[in-house]
Amino acid sequence: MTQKTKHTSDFRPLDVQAIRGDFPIFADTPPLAFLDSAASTQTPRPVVEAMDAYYDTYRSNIHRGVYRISEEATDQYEKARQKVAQLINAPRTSQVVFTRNTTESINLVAYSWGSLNIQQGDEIVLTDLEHHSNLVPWQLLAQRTGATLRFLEITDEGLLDFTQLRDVLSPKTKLVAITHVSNVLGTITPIQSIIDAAHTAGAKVIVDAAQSVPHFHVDVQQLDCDFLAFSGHKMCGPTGVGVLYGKSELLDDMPPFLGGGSMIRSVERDISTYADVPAKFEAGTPSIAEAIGLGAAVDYLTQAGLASIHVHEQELLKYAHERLQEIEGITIYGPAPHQKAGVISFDMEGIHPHDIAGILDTHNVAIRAGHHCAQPLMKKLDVIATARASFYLYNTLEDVDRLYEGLQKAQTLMTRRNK
Ligand code: C6P
Repeated sequence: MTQKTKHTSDFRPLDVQAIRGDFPIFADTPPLAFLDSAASTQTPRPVVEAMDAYYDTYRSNIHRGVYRISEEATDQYEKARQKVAQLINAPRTSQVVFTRNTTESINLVAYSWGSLNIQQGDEIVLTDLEHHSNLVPWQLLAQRTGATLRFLEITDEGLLDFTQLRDVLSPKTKLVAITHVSNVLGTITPIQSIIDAAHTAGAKVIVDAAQSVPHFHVDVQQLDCDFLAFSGHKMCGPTGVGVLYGKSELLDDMPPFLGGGSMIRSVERDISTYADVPAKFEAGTPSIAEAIGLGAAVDYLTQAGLASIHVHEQELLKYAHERLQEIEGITIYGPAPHQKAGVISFDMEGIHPHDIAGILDTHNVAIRAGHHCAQPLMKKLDVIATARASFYLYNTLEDVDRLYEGLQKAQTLMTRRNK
C-alpha cells in the first residue's frame, strides 16, 4: 500500500474523563495517579478487546495457514502494519518492520546495516541524551569494526548544543543516532535540523522515537530520516511489539538480522535466499496478538488526536513545573516546558529519589526513580538518580496536585526524620 497524504491537524480538546473510562485501572477511588507513562503506558479496553478477539475467535499462526482463521489472523496482522505506516506517514507499508521493542529495532540496524556500512575509522555521532538502547548497540558495533563514537553535548539547560554540530560531523561520519525526545529531561531535540545537517555531511540518521511517536505527530517523509524506532508499550499498546521504519533502498540492501522460518525465499543445505522486506526481518512466529493490539492502539490514539494529546501534555507539564517550583529544595532538570515533552525530572534536597518514589507510592502516586537507563546523562547532570513524573492522555491536573501533595508530605517526613 502506498500512502502519500500528510497529517492534517487533528486538534480538539481531549475529553479526559471519557478517556479515563476506557482504562479500568483508574476505576478505583481514589484513583491511581499514574505518572510513569514514559516507562510504559496503561492499556485501554479497545486494545485488550482486539487481542482478546484474536485469542477467542481466530487464534492461529500467520502467513502459512490455508484455512479461514489463519487468513483472518494474517489479514489483521498486516492491517496493523498499515495503521502504523499511516501513523508515521511511511511511503510504503512494507517499510514498517515489527520487532519486539525500540531496543531490538536499534540493534537490528546496528547489526544488519552496521555490518554492511561501518568500517574502521568511520564515525558514529550520538548525543549526551541517549538511552542505553541507543548507545550500547553502537558501542558494540564500534568494538566490532573499529569505528569511533562521537558525542553532541548538552547545554546547562539540557538542550543539545547545536553549535558543536559542525565540529562533530565530518566526512568520516557514517551515522547519526539520536533521540527525538529525552526520556530523562523531556528535551525535544531539533531533529529536522540535525537530519538535514547529517545528510549534507553524507551520513544516515536513525531516530530513537520511543518517546515521540506516542505523544505527537511524527512524519517520516517530512523528516526524511533513514530509520526510526519505537515501542508499542509506550503508546497504549501491549508489551512485546515494537517498530522499525526504514527507507526501502536501505532495508532492501541490508542482510537479515535473525535467520529462521518466515524470512526465507528458498533454503538449500548450504545456502538460502531471503524474503523481501519486511518478512526478511521478521524471522520466526512474530508477536501476532501484540501487533494486532498495537494496531488498535494506533486507532485509539488517532481517534483521540495526537495534536490534542500533545497540547494536553503541555498543559499538565506547565502546571507541574509551576507547582513543583513552589516546593523548597526541589531541583528540576531539563529545559523549560515549551522545549520539552511531558516529562519532569527532579530531585529534592536530602531525600533520595527512591525514597521520594516510595513515599509517593504510599499515596497511590506512581513515578519512576533511578538512572532511567541513561547513566552517561546522569553523570553529566552530576547525579546518581532522579525522580521522574511523566504524563499521557489520561492524566489530569488533579494527578499533578496529588504529586505536589505527596512531595510535600515526603519533605515533612524526611525533615522530621533527619532532625
Ligand atoms: N525508556 C523509561 O524511560 P524499550 O525498552 O526497548 O521498549 O525502549 C527503550 C527506550 C529507548 N529509547 C528511549 C528514549 C526510551 O525512553 C526507552 C525506554 C523507559 O522509563 C525504560 S528505561
